Amino acid sequence: MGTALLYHEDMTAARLLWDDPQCAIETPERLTAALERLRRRGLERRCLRLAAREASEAELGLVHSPEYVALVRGTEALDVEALRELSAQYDAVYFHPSTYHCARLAAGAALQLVDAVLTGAAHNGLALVRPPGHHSQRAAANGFCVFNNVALAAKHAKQSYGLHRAPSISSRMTPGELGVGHGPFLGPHSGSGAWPGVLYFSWHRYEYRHFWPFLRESDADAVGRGRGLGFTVNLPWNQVGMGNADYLAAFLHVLLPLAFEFDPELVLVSAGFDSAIGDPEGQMQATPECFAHLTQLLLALAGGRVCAVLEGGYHLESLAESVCMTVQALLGDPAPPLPGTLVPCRSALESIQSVRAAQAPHWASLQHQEATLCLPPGVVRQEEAAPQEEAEAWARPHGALAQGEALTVLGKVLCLVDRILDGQVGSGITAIPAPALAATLDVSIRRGLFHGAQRLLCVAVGQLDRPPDLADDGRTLWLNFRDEQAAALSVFHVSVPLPGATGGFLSCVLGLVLPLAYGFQPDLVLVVLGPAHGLQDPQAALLVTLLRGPAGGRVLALVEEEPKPQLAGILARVLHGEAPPSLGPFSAASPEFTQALGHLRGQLEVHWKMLQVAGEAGDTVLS
Ligand code: Q9C
Repeated sequence: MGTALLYHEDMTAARLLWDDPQCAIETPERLTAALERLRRRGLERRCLRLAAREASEAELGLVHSPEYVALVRGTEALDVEALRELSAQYDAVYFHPSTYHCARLAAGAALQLVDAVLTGAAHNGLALVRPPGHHSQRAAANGFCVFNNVALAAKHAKQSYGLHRAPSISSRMTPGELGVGHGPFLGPHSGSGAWPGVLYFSWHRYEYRHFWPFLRESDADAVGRGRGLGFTVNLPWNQVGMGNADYLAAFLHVLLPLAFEFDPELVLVSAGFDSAIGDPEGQMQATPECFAHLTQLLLALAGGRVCAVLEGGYHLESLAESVCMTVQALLGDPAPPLPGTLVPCRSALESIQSVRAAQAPHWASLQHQEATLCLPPGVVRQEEAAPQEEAEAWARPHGALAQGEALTVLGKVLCLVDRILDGQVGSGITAIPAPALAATLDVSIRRGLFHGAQRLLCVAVGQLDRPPDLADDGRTLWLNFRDEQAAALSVFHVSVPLPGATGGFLSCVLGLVLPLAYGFQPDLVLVVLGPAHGLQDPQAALLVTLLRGPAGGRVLALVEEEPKPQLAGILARVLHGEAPPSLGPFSAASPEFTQALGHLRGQLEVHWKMLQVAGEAGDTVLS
């Protein structure tokens, strides 16, 4: 088990044989640069290496017409002039005598990756392929693409594994090609919209339809038709220069709410890295670390069964780094912190607003809201402890910590806080005797600040009070899920009612907790499950999984010792990078809950820009 890496050297054989500036960027070096960097970083040898095989003609027939497959086969025998003539009949395409072989390997790699993940040979994986696939159509090459690798993978997953209703989300990480907007097979060209059982998400460079391929059906209001209504989700980027905050906001406020509601059994990613900084096609600004975060977020879906297939990406340095970040995340490593402050731009928010509005009729997780708003790896079971006198000194203000087991545990927690902040340990979890929990939390916060944390995020679930003499100086952000009204006592002190339904829980986590957490950029996250926390084990696991993102994996979980000893084990596993269990069937949040949450977001979004989901925040705040 682990991360599969699919590749075949023969896929470097095809190249452009004549002068065509439009096609010159799709080079064999794209693959060699990515692979070389994976080797240098020691990432390749941590993966399960699989040599790609060719897809059979029958398999290509899952998506492409026999005539088109025969035509591409015929290019093996053509001379350069004939290849050039044929290429000119398509938009941004070149053929080479080895194109057919390469394209069959690319498709075969995508199919093998699905096989590896669905048979359990691997948890997840990446196929490094060329030519890319997502622009190709049933009977046409397009935009460097010959066979639609990811569409073939989706069909194969449905047909060969009988995944019922949720085989895949296709999320393309690229804007430029994503730009394509859609693989026509998963996207809106397919008659009723996306295939039944497939949720298709695409973000892409669009610029109000002034960017290639200029398709009306790439816009946010193209949502699928008939039975596919709502299963095509288009997020057009109308400006270049979108960066980390914009991509993250799109995930938190569009892709993930829908994806969790959909509850897929498999996630297929059209991984186009022309969305990364430096890319000549995409012209976007996302830094490579962003792909670690996006991948990590996707791994919280489908039991972590994520299959990524390379699409675009033409800046060799940026491509190679972004591929490494993706693989690191697939391997379960903590994601490096995102550089800079995270504030989504106005154009991104306008796009997010349009797609949420267009999709709201089809998704419970988006309903009611528009009305109101308008690390180094390794978890330890800590045995090491601070010296007894030191623990006693820190325990002094608290009677509950005076002696016995509580004091012993405090010694371990103090040591763990230091080690996580020093980077010696990635994350940690400790079970705390119930009567000592609040005091241990108080001391942990102080110790973290004392030990050099600039910003400390505390997510407390259950009846826990914010330590009363903690300064409200912006160094601590206190988020408390508890059984009372939503309230922002300050921008750094927020209470949220405990959500019962899965939908309420997801809206809270994706729509409030993560945007605040990413906006705050903490050095350390304390997650505390206290008295009457009310979370089911899968909910607690998902919360902890997602909170690995904002602080480079530096999470310390403090869990009340009783009454559920198995919870600590589940949390330890997700802190190691294992996928959390599914939340189970989606149930929508109550309108009251959604309204309370919307009101709270409205109060906070002036300060916390990652909460915004609309371009004109001022107009949409609750009246
Ligand atoms: N200046 C992929 O990324 N170029 N294909 C359009 C715009 C075509 C992109 C020219 C780009 C095709 C897989």
